[in-house]
Amino acid sequence: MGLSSRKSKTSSSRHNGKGHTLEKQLEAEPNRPVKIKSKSKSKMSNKWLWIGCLLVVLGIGFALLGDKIHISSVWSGRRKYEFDPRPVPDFDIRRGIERRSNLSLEEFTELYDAKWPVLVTDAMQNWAALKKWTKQFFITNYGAEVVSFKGTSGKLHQSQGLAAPIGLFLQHLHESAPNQWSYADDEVFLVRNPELKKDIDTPIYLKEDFFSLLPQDIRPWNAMLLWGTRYSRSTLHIDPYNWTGTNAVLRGRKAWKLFPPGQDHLLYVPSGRSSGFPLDCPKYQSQIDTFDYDPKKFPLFKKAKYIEFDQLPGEMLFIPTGWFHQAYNREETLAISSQVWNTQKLQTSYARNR
Ligand SMILES: O=C(O)CCC(=O)C(=O)O
Repeated sequence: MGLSSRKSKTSSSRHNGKGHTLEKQLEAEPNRPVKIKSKSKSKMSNKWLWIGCLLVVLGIGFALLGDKIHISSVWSGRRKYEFDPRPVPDFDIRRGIERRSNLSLEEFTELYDAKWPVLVTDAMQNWAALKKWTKQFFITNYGAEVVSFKGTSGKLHQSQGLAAPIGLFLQHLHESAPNQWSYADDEVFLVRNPELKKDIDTPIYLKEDFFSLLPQDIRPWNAMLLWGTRYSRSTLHIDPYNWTGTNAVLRGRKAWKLFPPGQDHLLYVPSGRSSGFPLDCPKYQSQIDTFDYDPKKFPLFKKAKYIEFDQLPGEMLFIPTGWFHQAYNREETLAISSQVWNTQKLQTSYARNR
């Protein structure tokens, strides 16, 4: 080892107070290499060890304090469900409703499923029901079958649950006024008359459905018959279990208002109510009728942001999980609603609750 290199080592070792001794040794025996004890080196290692420990402790602290424990997958039975956490989207209602046809499953999943509502204009093309399900068809073939409906001679919140033979109900369907309407919303009509299900079909977008994993007796009925007079309407609500909902209009015209998540405080939703569904499912129902709304009673509602549009026969609406929605039948309107729980719904709910 040359002297210059020995010198430089010596000078660097001054920082740890050993330079003095080494210099003396060098002066005494200039041609003999001097071994620099590794003590200073181990001190350096210790320093990095401490810094490393500190970083680990800080990392754990931040993870815990920031409540960011991350679960990326869950096993259920022998199936593994992967979660792909994503930021909660920024809802910009200027995007409005989009009408799509030839929509691939990949595009549906990427752009809409559990994220943004969409009207698909060719999802019902093969439904025999589009032509077959006339008023006369039901009066002739199912006239005596009982249908449940709600009716009011006043406001939405004054409506009552009723039941009548569907033949009778349909014979009076043309009788309505802004404050006098009736609306069949029967979850079991198609269950009791299962041959009718052959006239409708499940589009590719709804093939994955975790409800099918539940025991039959706690699984929600699928395919609700919705047949209303002009002026009839639903409440403003989120569907039970926060499912992804669909609504397929066969006849008539439906007006919609859809509210992106995060606005419950503006929508006057009483808390602590149960939907009546099993599995402890809360009821998410607003007191507001957005189509006949009293600004004095519900002043905060004017701040709520929503998209509104009309849905026409042959169009299927997909309502994302967690969106409050209300429908209003501008004419006598026949529709079928249904629902799924799928990967996108679970991922979105998971991301929102992180
Ligand atoms: O078409 C309607 O009246 C709305 C139905 C609805 O919101 C639902 O099925 O969740």
